[in-house]
Amino acid sequence: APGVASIPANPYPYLMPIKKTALIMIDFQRDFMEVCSFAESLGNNVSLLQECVPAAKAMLAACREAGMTIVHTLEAHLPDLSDLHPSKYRRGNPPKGSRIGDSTVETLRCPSNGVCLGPHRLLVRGSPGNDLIPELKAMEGEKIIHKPGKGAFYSTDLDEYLTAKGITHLIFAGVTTEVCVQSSMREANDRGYECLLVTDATASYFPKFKESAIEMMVSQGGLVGWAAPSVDVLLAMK
Ligand code: TIU
Repeated sequence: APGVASIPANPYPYLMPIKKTALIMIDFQRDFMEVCSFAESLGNNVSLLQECVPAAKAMLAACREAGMTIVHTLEAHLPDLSDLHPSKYRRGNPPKGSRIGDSTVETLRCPSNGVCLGPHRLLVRGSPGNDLIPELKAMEGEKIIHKPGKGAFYSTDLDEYLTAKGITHLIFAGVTTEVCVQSSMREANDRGYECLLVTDATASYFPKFKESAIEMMVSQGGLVGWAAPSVDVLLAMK
Protein backbone atom coordinates (compact mmCIF):
# COMPACT_ATOMS: atom_id res chain seq x y z
CA ALA A 1 0.00 0.00 0.00
CA PRO A 2 1.25 3.55 -0.66
CA GLY A 3 2.84 5.22 2.33
CA VAL A 4 3.29 1.92 4.13
CA ALA A 5 6.82 0.60 4.63
CA SER A 6 7.22 -3.17 4.97
CA ILE A 7 10.12 -3.86 7.29
CA PRO A 8 11.68 -7.33 7.60
CA ALA A 9 11.52 -7.76 11.36
CA ASN A 10 11.51 -10.25 14.17
CA PRO A 11 9.19 -12.20 14.57
CA TYR A 12 7.56 -11.29 11.20
CA PRO A 13 7.35 -8.28 8.86
CA TYR A 14 6.25 -4.99 10.43
CA LEU A 15 3.99 -2.80 8.30
CA MET A 16 4.61 0.86 9.07
CA PRO A 17 2.13 3.54 7.87
CA ILE A 18 4.63 6.39 7.75
CA LYS A 19 2.20 9.26 8.47
CA LYS A 20 0.69 7.38 11.43
CA THR A 21 4.02 6.43 12.97
CA ALA A 22 6.03 8.30 15.58
CA LEU A 23 9.71 7.86 16.43
CA ILE A 24 10.12 7.67 20.22
CA MET A 25 13.63 8.54 21.40
CA ILE A 26 13.92 7.34 24.99
CA ASP A 27 16.13 9.18 27.49
CA PHE A 28 19.15 10.08 25.32
CA GLN A 29 20.22 12.39 28.13
CA ARG A 30 23.67 13.24 29.44
CA ASP A 31 22.73 11.77 32.87
CA PHE A 32 22.86 8.28 31.33
CA MET A 33 25.25 8.66 28.40
CA GLU A 34 28.26 10.65 29.53
CA VAL A 35 31.27 10.34 31.77
CA CYS A 36 30.87 12.29 34.99
CA SER A 37 27.13 11.61 35.00
CA PHE A 38 24.50 10.12 37.30
CA ALA A 39 24.98 6.75 35.62
CA GLU A 40 28.74 6.78 36.01
CA SER A 41 28.44 7.79 39.65
CA LEU A 42 26.48 4.57 40.14
CA GLY A 43 29.36 2.57 38.64
CA ASN A 44 28.03 2.03 35.11
CA ASN A 45 30.20 1.88 31.99
CA VAL A 46 28.67 4.63 29.87
CA SER A 47 30.74 3.77 26.77
CA LEU A 48 28.42 0.80 26.20
CA LEU A 49 25.56 3.26 25.62
CA GLN A 50 27.55 5.38 23.18
CA GLU A 51 27.54 2.43 20.73
CA CYS A 52 23.89 3.05 19.81
CA VAL A 53 24.28 6.76 19.00
CA PRO A 54 25.15 6.44 15.26
CA ALA A 55 22.08 4.28 14.50
CA ALA A 56 19.85 6.54 16.61
CA LYS A 57 21.19 9.55 14.71
CA ALA A 58 20.48 7.88 11.36
CA MET A 59 16.92 7.00 12.46
CA LEU A 60 16.28 10.56 13.63
CA ALA A 61 17.51 12.00 10.32
CA ALA A 62 15.43 9.59 8.22
CA CYS A 63 12.25 10.11 10.24
CA ARG A 64 12.67 13.90 10.03
CA GLU A 65 13.17 13.59 6.28
CA ALA A 66 9.96 11.52 6.04
CA GLY A 67 8.05 14.17 7.99
CA MET A 68 7.22 11.78 10.82
CA THR A 69 6.16 12.72 14.34
CA ILE A 70 9.15 12.72 16.69
CA VAL A 71 9.10 12.50 20.48
CA HIS A 72 12.09 12.78 22.84
CA THR A 73 11.72 11.64 26.44
CA LEU A 74 13.83 12.58 29.45
CA GLU A 75 13.78 10.90 32.84
CA ALA A 76 13.42 14.04 34.88
CA HIS A 77 12.05 15.25 38.18
CA LEU A 78 10.77 18.70 39.14
CA PRO A 79 13.32 20.83 41.04
CA ASP A 80 11.22 20.55 44.23
CA LEU A 81 11.10 16.72 43.76
CA SER A 82 7.34 16.73 44.29
CA ASP A 83 7.06 14.11 41.53
CA LEU A 84 9.69 11.81 43.05
CA HIS A 85 8.27 8.93 45.05
CA PRO A 86 10.25 8.38 48.29
CA SER A 87 10.68 4.76 47.18
CA LYS A 88 12.51 5.87 44.03
CA TYR A 89 14.69 8.29 46.03
CA ARG A 90 15.73 5.52 48.42
CA ARG A 91 16.20 2.77 45.82
CA GLY A 92 19.67 1.27 45.46
CA ASN A 93 20.79 2.71 48.77
CA PRO A 94 23.44 4.92 47.09
CA PRO A 95 25.78 7.12 49.14
CA LYS A 96 24.58 10.64 49.97
CA GLY A 97 25.41 12.86 47.02
CA SER A 98 24.50 10.25 44.41
CA ARG A 99 20.76 10.32 44.91
CA ILE A 100 18.17 11.84 42.57
CA GLY A 101 17.93 15.57 43.27
CA ASP A 102 21.29 15.76 45.03
CA SER A 103 23.92 18.25 43.91
CA THR A 104 26.97 16.37 42.76
CA VAL A 105 29.85 18.81 42.83
CA GLU A 106 32.13 16.74 45.03
CA THR A 107 31.01 13.19 44.56
CA LEU A 108 31.46 12.50 40.86
CA ARG A 109 34.72 11.18 39.50
CA CYS A 110 35.48 13.79 36.87
CA PRO A 111 38.06 12.82 34.25
CA SER A 112 41.15 14.99 33.99
CA ASN A 113 40.50 15.86 30.33
CA GLY A 114 37.89 18.41 31.36
CA VAL A 115 34.97 16.57 29.74
CA CYS A 116 32.66 16.99 32.64
CA LEU A 117 29.10 18.07 33.24
CA GLY A 118 30.22 20.30 36.09
CA PRO A 119 28.03 20.95 39.12
CA HIS A 120 24.52 19.70 38.54
CA ARG A 121 21.55 18.04 40.19
CA LEU A 122 20.94 14.40 39.36
CA LEU A 123 17.92 13.69 37.10
CA VAL A 124 16.45 17.15 37.72
CA ARG A 125 14.62 18.98 34.99
CA GLY A 126 16.65 21.91 33.67
CA SER A 127 19.94 20.68 35.14
CA PRO A 128 22.81 20.19 32.59
CA GLY A 129 22.73 16.41 33.01
CA ASN A 130 19.12 16.45 31.88
CA ASP A 131 19.99 17.84 28.44
CA LEU A 132 19.82 15.55 25.42
CA ILE A 133 23.30 14.61 24.23
CA PRO A 134 24.55 17.07 21.58
CA GLU A 135 24.37 14.47 18.73
CA LEU A 136 20.64 13.89 19.32
CA LYS A 137 19.26 17.32 20.16
CA ALA A 138 15.56 17.96 19.57
CA MET A 139 14.50 20.28 16.77
CA GLU A 140 11.77 22.93 16.81
CA GLY A 141 8.34 21.27 16.73
CA GLU A 142 9.46 17.94 18.21
CA LYS A 143 7.71 16.89 21.41
CA ILE A 144 9.73 16.64 24.61
CA ILE A 145 8.27 14.52 27.42
CA HIS A 146 9.64 14.88 30.95
CA LYS A 147 8.81 11.61 32.69
CA PRO A 148 9.14 10.83 36.39
CA GLY A 149 8.96 7.07 35.85
CA LYS A 150 10.72 4.50 33.75
CA GLY A 151 7.77 4.16 31.34
CA ALA A 152 7.05 7.13 29.05
CA PHE A 153 3.27 7.00 29.62
CA TYR A 154 3.20 7.09 33.42
CA SER A 155 2.21 10.59 34.61
CA THR A 156 2.79 12.22 31.18
CA ASP A 157 0.62 13.52 28.33
CA LEU A 158 2.22 11.22 25.73
CA ASP A 159 -0.87 9.11 25.00
CA GLU A 160 -3.06 12.21 24.52
CA TYR A 161 -0.43 13.82 22.30
CA LEU A 162 -0.10 10.75 20.04
CA THR A 163 -3.86 10.12 19.91
CA ALA A 164 -4.53 13.73 18.90
CA LYS A 165 -2.09 13.29 16.00
CA GLY A 166 -3.69 10.02 14.86
CA ILE A 167 -0.56 8.01 15.65
CA THR A 168 -1.04 4.22 15.77
CA HIS A 169 2.52 2.91 15.31
CA LEU A 170 5.63 3.63 17.38
CA ILE A 171 9.28 3.05 16.54
CA PHE A 172 11.57 3.00 19.57
CA ALA A 173 15.21 3.95 20.05
CA GLY A 174 16.90 4.78 23.34
CA VAL A 175 18.47 3.79 26.60
CA THR A 176 18.47 1.57 28.44
CA THR A 177 16.89 -1.32 26.55
CA GLU A 178 15.65 -3.38 29.48
CA VAL A 179 14.69 -0.46 31.69
CA CYS A 180 13.06 2.66 30.21
CA VAL A 181 12.79 1.38 26.64
CA GLN A 182 11.17 -1.91 27.61
CA SER A 183 8.85 -0.26 30.18
CA SER A 184 7.73 2.31 27.60
CA MET A 185 7.20 -0.27 24.87
CA ARG A 186 5.10 -2.44 27.20
CA GLU A 187 3.02 0.57 28.26
CA ALA A 188 2.52 1.49 24.59
CA ASN A 189 1.56 -2.07 23.66
CA ASP A 190 -1.12 -2.14 26.37
CA ARG A 191 -2.50 1.13 24.99
CA GLY A 192 -2.94 -0.38 21.52
CA TYR A 193 0.10 0.92 19.68
CA GLU A 194 1.99 -1.33 17.23
CA CYS A 195 5.59 -1.11 18.41
CA LEU A 196 8.96 -1.77 16.78
CA LEU A 197 12.33 -1.57 18.53
CA VAL A 198 15.38 -0.58 16.46
CA THR A 199 17.94 -3.03 17.77
CA ASP A 200 21.16 -1.10 17.10
CA ALA A 201 19.62 2.22 18.21
CA THR A 202 19.20 0.95 21.77
CA ALA A 203 21.75 -0.09 24.38
CA SER A 204 22.21 -1.23 27.94
CA TYR A 205 24.97 -1.16 30.55
CA PHE A 206 24.45 -4.94 30.53
CA PRO A 207 24.66 -6.39 26.98
CA LYS A 208 23.05 -9.66 28.01
CA PHE A 209 20.06 -7.76 29.43
CA LYS A 210 19.68 -5.96 26.08
CA GLU A 211 19.63 -9.24 24.20
CA SER A 212 17.18 -10.83 26.65
CA ALA A 213 14.86 -7.83 26.63
CA ILE A 214 14.62 -7.91 22.83
CA GLU A 215 14.11 -11.67 22.81
CA MET A 216 11.35 -11.57 25.42
CA MET A 217 9.44 -8.75 23.71
CA VAL A 218 9.34 -10.44 20.28
CA SER A 219 8.69 -13.90 21.72
CA GLN A 220 5.33 -15.68 21.51
CA GLY A 221 4.57 -14.11 18.13
CA GLY A 222 5.51 -10.57 19.15
CA LEU A 223 3.73 -10.37 22.48
CA VAL A 224 5.04 -6.83 23.04
CA GLY A 225 6.19 -5.93 19.54
CA TRP A 226 8.73 -6.27 16.75
CA ALA A 227 12.48 -5.73 16.45
CA ALA A 228 14.66 -4.85 13.46
CA PRO A 229 18.08 -3.29 12.85
CA SER A 230 18.20 0.29 11.56
CA VAL A 231 19.54 -0.81 8.16
CA ASP A 232 16.30 -2.68 7.44
CA VAL A 233 14.08 0.14 8.70
CA LEU A 234 15.97 2.74 6.67
CA LEU A 235 15.90 0.64 3.49
CA ALA A 236 12.15 0.03 3.79
CA MET A 237 11.53 3.77 4.26
CA LYS A 238 13.29 4.73 1.00
N1 TIU B 1 16.33 5.59 31.05
C1 TIU B 1 16.55 4.52 31.82
O1 TIU B 1 16.63 3.41 31.35
N2 TIU B 1 16.71 4.77 33.19
C2 TIU B 1 17.41 3.95 34.01
O2 TIU B 1 17.41 4.13 35.21
N3 TIU B 1 18.13 2.97 33.41
C3 TIU B 1 19.00 2.09 33.99
O3 TIU B 1 19.48 1.20 33.29
N4 TIU B 1 19.32 2.24 35.26
